[in-house]
Amino acid sequence: VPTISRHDYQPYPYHLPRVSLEFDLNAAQTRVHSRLDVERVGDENQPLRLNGQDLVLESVALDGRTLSAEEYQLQDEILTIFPTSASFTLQITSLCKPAENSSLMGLYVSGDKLFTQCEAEGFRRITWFPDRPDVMSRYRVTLRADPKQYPLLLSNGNLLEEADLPDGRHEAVWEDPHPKPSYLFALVAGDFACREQAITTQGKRDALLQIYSDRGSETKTEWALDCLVRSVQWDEQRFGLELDLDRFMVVAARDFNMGAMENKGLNIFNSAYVLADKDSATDSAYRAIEAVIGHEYFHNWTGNRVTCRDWFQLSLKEGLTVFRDQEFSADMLAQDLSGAEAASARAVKRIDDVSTLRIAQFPEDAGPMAHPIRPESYQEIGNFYTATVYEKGAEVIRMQHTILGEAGFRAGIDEYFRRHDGAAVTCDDFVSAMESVYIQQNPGKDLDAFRRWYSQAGTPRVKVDLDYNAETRTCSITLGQRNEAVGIERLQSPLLPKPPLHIPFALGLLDQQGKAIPLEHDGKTAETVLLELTEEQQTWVFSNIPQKPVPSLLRNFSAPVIVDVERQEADLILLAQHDTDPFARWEAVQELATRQLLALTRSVGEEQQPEVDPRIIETWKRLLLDADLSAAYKTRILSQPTEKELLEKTSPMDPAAAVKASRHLRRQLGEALASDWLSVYRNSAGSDEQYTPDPLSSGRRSLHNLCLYYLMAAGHPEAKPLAVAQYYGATNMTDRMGGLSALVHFSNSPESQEALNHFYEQWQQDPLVIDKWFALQASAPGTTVETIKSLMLHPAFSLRNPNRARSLIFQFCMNNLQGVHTSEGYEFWADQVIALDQLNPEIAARLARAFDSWARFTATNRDAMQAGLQRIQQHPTLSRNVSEIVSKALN
Ligand code: BAL
Ligand code: ZN
Repeated sequence: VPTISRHDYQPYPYHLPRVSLEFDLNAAQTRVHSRLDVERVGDENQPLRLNGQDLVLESVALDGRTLSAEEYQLQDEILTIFPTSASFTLQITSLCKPAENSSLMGLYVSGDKLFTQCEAEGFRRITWFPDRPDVMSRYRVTLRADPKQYPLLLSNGNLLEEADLPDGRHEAVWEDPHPKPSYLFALVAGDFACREQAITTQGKRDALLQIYSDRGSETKTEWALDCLVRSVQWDEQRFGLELDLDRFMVVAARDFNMGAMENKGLNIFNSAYVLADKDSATDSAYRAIEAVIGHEYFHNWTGNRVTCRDWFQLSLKEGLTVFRDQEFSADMLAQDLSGAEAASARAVKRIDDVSTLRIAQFPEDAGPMAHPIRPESYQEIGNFYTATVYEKGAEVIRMQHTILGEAGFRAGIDEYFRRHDGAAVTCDDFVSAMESVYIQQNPGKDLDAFRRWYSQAGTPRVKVDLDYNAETRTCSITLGQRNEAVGIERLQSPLLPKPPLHIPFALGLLDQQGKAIPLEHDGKTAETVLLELTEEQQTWVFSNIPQKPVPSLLRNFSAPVIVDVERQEADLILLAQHDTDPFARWEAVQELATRQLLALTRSVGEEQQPEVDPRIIETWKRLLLDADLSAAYKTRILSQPTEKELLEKTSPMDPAAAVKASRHLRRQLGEALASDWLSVYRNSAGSDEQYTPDPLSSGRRSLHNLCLYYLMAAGHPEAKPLAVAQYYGATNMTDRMGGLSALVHFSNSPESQEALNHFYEQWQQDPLVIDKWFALQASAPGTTVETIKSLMLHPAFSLRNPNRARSLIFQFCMNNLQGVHTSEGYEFWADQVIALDQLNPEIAARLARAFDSWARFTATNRDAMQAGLQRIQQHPTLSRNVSEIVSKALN
């Protein structure tokens, strides 16, 4: 399989200003006529190369003359034409087969509808085309189909005309006024319900926002439309970016590989990120819909108006757009709040995002797939829609925001659009726009060291040393950074030291009573200072420090690094009580719990597990009863690190020990504070008033469910009856799922089975709810490979539907540590990767990554995982996607 390198980029030698596509839509076989206006921009004699995959070529005509098979070349999914003039028209007719397309890339069937997915390289499954993001064209699209089966025909841009055709079909003609790359093309055909709202933009333009969904589910699109309206307003207010279309459509699809896709003016969504009502969606589903609707809408500028020159630049649009959706969500949580309350609300979002980063991205950055946010090479670009490109990419944008400040960042964004609107550009172009502001703020400095975040993989470690001098009342803080070679870097240049990065490090100092000490820095006095670490090691000295301080480090997680510091438990306890930075406060509690958990993993073989440190229990109790903390924040700070996070910190990685230690701490916390959990549970019970997914009431529900979880973990006599009552009496899905998961996770009892049966009976018509039903069982502690295999025989299970495969198989393989880390578990995993790969390589490749970290496990686990990877590798018909993953893992 060839490897594509970033340094080999060459501009495309032709410009395609206009593309006209005509579709004769049919599930079994769709005929596509394309007409391309082509202008040469490169050297003479350059052939025109077009990509095509799984297409039947019917005819090629150059300037109206049909070419014979000798006049073009068709080889290795490339159609090569040899034009003789600088400007010409190419007409191609080809066939594709949507019903046979289980990859869900290109044009495919979902239920009785047709959808497309073109990013990254799906357009080549629709028609022959230079399928690369730097070829931008204006599209005119004609869709023809049977009106009974496909009454609605949608594509990008504006609807020019609709007509009934003499042969009984109908047609719709769409034109997109904005030049776009092929990956943003979309079409949808089928019968849909629509919910819409007319809006007027900041610049007084009228536009129509529409959400399309299966008939019958239009009752569940109110929230998505509301999120879309708020997204439009937020982008105007925070970034001055206005909707540039007359209509903006979102369509929900049941079968979808990703979360959603930002096709110009016609976003296609996984229905999980569109549909919600109080009876079927949890509070977290509501928040996820808000984030994804925001994300795709924000792409309209960051991704579509300014797009990527090549796929190595993917983080240009993804990192930036994730940062934007994170800020949107945080602003929505903090709406109507101010001061410490607003900070705490924003911190809840930050905590959730950092947890995701640590669970998904840190391991990636330490494993065989480690890559910089701008990768240097790939075999299959589909494998690089990663936590690194997205989540670490967002952190890299966030650091630029932190360094420049809100106003500086906004000035940088304005400059970025001023320079590049309408173009396909690079990550470096983005940093240069930001740098133009940085230079004004810091004459004589630049972002050279910062740019290295784009080319270095791995999570940097920052060592902190504090030295206090009581005589001079000064405190010096020394930061040192270490950037070790990871993944492929290790093979290439293991000894080469990686140069230092520009790391913004936010710091505060507390006195021994927990009061913030004002710090003088850069001519200002503040409670939090931003230290810009750009060398291997730097020291900062703070004066007027009355006593030895307790440092509050990496406030608000100002950089995606690991902090190495020696700290006493007492300091962490002080921070847990007093830190005014809500993120760092949460972090201190996590660190306390992690230390305890690691101690427990070390004593896992002993007859009796040690008692939990009473100071931890005391800290938990104070936080639980602290009247000043919001319920949402309390839920985060009182949740212990997940089994997966703990597993990452064991060395060698020992799943059995991680599971045992986690459960032990959970039970002890449950038992020791049982009466408090119970009283908070009772006080946080919901009333029967109207459900809304607002931050306050959803925070209350999350704390309520957390209390139940600890009570169940403790085996409290009242817990199970409470869970049963909560499950059956619930008036919304958050409470219902809280009750059901408490039963399923903690008691393998007749009550839990009855509730599961009841749930299925109630919700069997709702695929998204049945996904939850599968997922809950897949993650339950007693679940084994046998359980999963029998659930796969359930009539509601299908490997072809990505959401269903994710809810059962991914959930088990990736999150059920107890169930999957067995020899049968690894065998099952390998079987499923192979089976999925025959249907859907993108999805299979994601599952193939479940055991990227195999080499870091204890010997027994390691050998069995390796055997599984080898078995996959030896399979005779492996996709490029899976092949790249397993060969890197085994390297
Ligand atoms: N561009 C792929 C889906 C997303 O990140 O929005
Ligand atoms: Zn995106």
